Amino acid sequence: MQDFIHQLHKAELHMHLEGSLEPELMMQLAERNSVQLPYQTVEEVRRAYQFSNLQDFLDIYYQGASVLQTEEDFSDLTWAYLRKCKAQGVVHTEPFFDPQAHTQRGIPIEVVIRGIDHALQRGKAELGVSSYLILSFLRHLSEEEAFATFEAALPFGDKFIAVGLDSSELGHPPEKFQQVFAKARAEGFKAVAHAGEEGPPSYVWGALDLLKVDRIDHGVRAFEDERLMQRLIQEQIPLTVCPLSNTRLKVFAEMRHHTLLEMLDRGVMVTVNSDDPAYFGGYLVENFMALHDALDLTCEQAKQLAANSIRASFLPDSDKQKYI
Ligand code: ES4
Ligand code: ZN
Repeated sequence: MQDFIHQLHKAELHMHLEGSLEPELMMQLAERNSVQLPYQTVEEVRRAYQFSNLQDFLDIYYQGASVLQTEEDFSDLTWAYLRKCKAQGVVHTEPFFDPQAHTQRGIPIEVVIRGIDHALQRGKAELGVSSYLILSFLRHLSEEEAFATFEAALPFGDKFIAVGLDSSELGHPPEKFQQVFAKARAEGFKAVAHAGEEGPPSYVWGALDLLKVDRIDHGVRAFEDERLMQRLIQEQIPLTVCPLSNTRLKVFAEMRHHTLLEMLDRGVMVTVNSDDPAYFGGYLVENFMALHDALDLTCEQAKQLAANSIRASFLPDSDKQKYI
């Protein structure tokens, strides 16, 4: 099964670059930049990765991201992830980055974007892995701060394709960001948003109707709302689902309770993704394998999920046809 999954042409549509920071690179960058971390060893870092919910994880994730300071750091981080893509048969990726996690610490946005973009260009040229970057707003901050971030990023508007919305979901509904999403769409950007991870189905409705997103990130709680399920199926709205993330953050108590395959069999346009692979125990192939081990994912389902990932990507139709 592992070999079968490996050789499928796959796209990854939900992965936070800061979440691909492996403990080894984290320690290396902490040393290089003289950043103090509350860990002495790689083992200690790994032991800290026990989460009971999303906020638990986010606190550790932002702390880890503090070792990223220079253009080279962002490039090294991105390059390590792209090598993983190459090793796992990921032919195209649309990763997120969280500029505000860095600008809030005084790192200029151009350092972040230039570093990431350098590695993405090299990934295409040297590894044959194509990519479109997604700029994600932190939803626990204000819409004004999102606007300021978007304005600061606009001079680099050719280096990202879409805007997204992530971080603490509960208490920060989509409508909080209605205006900045309207502005981004008017400027020609695609839009995606995390919704229905910890938040209720109403947040998925809000992301669709108010933010007018092209895809929903996570969306697993849509399963609780039959009318919403019908809409997702009818309109073939992609959900970028992250199995290992969902079990690590206790969205589902165990993988055997995950509803991804039920959604797939009901005709929802679901895809498999790794979210924060360095924190949740695996990259894309490990997420597919987790579905195989707990839910008896079949080759036919794996093939369908891989094809969905290409279809749900922002690639032009001519490129999609090469991979499906
Ligand atoms: C995230 Cl799993 C998850 N959910 C929301 N925001 C995030 N940022 C990074 N990982
Ligand atoms: Zn995510």
